[in-house]
Amino acid sequence: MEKQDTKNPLTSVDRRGFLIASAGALTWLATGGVFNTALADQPHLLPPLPYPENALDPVITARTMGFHFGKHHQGYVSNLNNLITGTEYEGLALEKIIAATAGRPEKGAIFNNAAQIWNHSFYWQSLTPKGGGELPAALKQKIEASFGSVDACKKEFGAAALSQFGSGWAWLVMDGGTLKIVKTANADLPLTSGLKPLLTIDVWEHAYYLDYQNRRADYVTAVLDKLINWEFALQNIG
Ligand code: MN3
Repeated sequence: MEKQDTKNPLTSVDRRGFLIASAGALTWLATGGVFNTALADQPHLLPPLPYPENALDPVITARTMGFHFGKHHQGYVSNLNNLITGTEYEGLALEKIIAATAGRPEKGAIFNNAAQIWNHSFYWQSLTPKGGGELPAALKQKIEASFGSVDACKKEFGAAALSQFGSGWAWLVMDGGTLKIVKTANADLPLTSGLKPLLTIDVWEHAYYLDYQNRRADYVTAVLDKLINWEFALQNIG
């Protein structure tokens, strides 16, 4: 058993602390007591959902949540633990594993599972049962400065989610002082590009197929209008 790294920021980060990506290093975000509880543990554990499985119904049903959280997210956790047992990555915090394997095709399986754990934990927090609606004033101001209007931001966010070909993610990120929309394929995430994630929408088919079948646009629109957690975005700006 490797000695726990006492300098691991995830063991000491405060409940709303953020680890910010900076030059060359992955930066990290721990929010709401969800990540820091789970990520400090070895082996890696499935972080608890921030709300009950039926809380997002009917936009995202409990049936979808049961598979998405209980099978897919759990699957990435189980896979990662299996993949790293007996390797140099055993005992490392999740973000360190992601940083160490990003851009290395020979480590693709480890990267994909580690990144998908992170992406899903971030996605659950990007949603909230009474989401959408009015933005906190401080966030609204930043969005208007970067996109012109909240509607323009939502339109671009939705367009990125719709135009991501195949599996992936749409993100609201902060790049320096500017907010931007980006999309990533498969397990890729903005952290590895030095961008600070503020919100994400999962557009893998498993995120919406049980509820919307092929109608990705309906899922994305409903998420943006009814679930997106603007408060979480503001917290992430710091
Ligand atoms: Mn997913």
